[in-house]
Amino acid sequence: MNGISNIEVNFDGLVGPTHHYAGLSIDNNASFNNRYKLSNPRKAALQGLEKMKFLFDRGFFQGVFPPQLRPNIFALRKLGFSGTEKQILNSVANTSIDLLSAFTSASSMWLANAATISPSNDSLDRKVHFTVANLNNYLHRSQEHLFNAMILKKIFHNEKFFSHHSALIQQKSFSDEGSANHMRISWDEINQGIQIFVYGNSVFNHLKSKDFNYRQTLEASTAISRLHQLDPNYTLFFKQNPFAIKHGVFHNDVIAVSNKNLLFYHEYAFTNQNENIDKIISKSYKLNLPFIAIEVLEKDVKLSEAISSYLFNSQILSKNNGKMIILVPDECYYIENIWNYLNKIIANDLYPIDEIQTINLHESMCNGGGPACLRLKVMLNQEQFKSINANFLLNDLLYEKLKKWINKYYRDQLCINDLIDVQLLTEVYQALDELTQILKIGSIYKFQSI
Ligand code: SUG
Repeated sequence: MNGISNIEVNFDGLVGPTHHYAGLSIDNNASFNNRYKLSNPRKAALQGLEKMKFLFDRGFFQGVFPPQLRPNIFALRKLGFSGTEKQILNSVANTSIDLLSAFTSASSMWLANAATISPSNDSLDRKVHFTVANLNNYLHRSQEHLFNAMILKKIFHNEKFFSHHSALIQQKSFSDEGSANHMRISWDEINQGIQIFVYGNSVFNHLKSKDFNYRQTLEASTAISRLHQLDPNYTLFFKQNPFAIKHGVFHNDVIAVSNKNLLFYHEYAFTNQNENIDKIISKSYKLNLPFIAIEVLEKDVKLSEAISSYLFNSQILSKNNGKMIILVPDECYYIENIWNYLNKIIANDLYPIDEIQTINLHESMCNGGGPACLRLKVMLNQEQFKSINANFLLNDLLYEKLKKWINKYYRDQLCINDLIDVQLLTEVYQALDELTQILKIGSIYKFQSI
């Protein structure tokens, strides 16, 4: 169900057994507002799995990315916490329950933040490039990159096709949040695409503007474009609108989404928005690429509605009939104005989207993670696709096994104080060990090699 030359595969992060609400991301309204509420890890994992199954059933290629070991007991030992696991959990909690939470977060589920990926068409060496995101804005997320790098190398192992770059320097100057701040405009019949890196600010500029409230730096984005050997003629750097960041747009994928030649975005997405869109238009013109822009004006959809519905955190996918489907969170259905707007889009023949589908991701949404946050989009040609490790790809049997596995191991409620319970860690060990057997991917967790 893909274009002529490219295959789109979306890898979704399987929600881990310790999914909980801790308000760890203060710039993220949902995370902050749901701090310490009761979560349902089983429901969260099943909702995520149902999204994968829905897309798989519709003929899209769907991958599964395993969760990380949490509580991150190995990292806690490195910080000087010692003794039995029970003693460690207790002494971390005695220091601060928020500290324990940061080492127990299931945040690796939001796989859009795992890496920035450039398809081989755009790179000088004609390889698919991956740069794992350092995610160094928050303690809970900064622990994700090593595992992400290891799994990406396992899936995309053929060095002839794939080039892997480790996370950028772990310092605010190079803060990187992966593909959540990266878009691409392309057209199947044309090899070259236009890559757009969206950053919050430049570290050298924020001293002047005193605007520290951002996650992605320009310096990180330019470093990635160099590592990926992108053609500067077709690479753009857009600055997020600081007003939007201030009101809770912590990633670009909360306010803009691209698929092929379409860019769907809010009026407050970028600074100098008109000039920036003109840049895409002129580059598209040079490539003979039929660029389509759907700009949603504030008068039609308020920024606050866009954030609460996660309208732009949708997945837009290309169908066999040449049209596109938009997969939006349920929340879009319940906000009348958003739902009406979406219906106007599909009724407009000038736009390629002709179908809306809603999906219930409520558990993830309560932490600020919609459909697009959960997936990492990879564009491959046929040869590259054939070379990937197929054990990570969803099929009917794997879906059934994962569903059973979730129902067997995941709790149906978790509150912040449950994180101290050493029995939760035991359940996690058992669950993750069985997961590697289900996926047939060998030992990937440290505890399996001890
Ligand atoms: O980094 N939430 C994530 C949500 C990530 C969404 N990703 C994209 N937009 N691509 C974040 O803010 C909340 C965790 C907590 O509070 O328990 C959290 O980390």
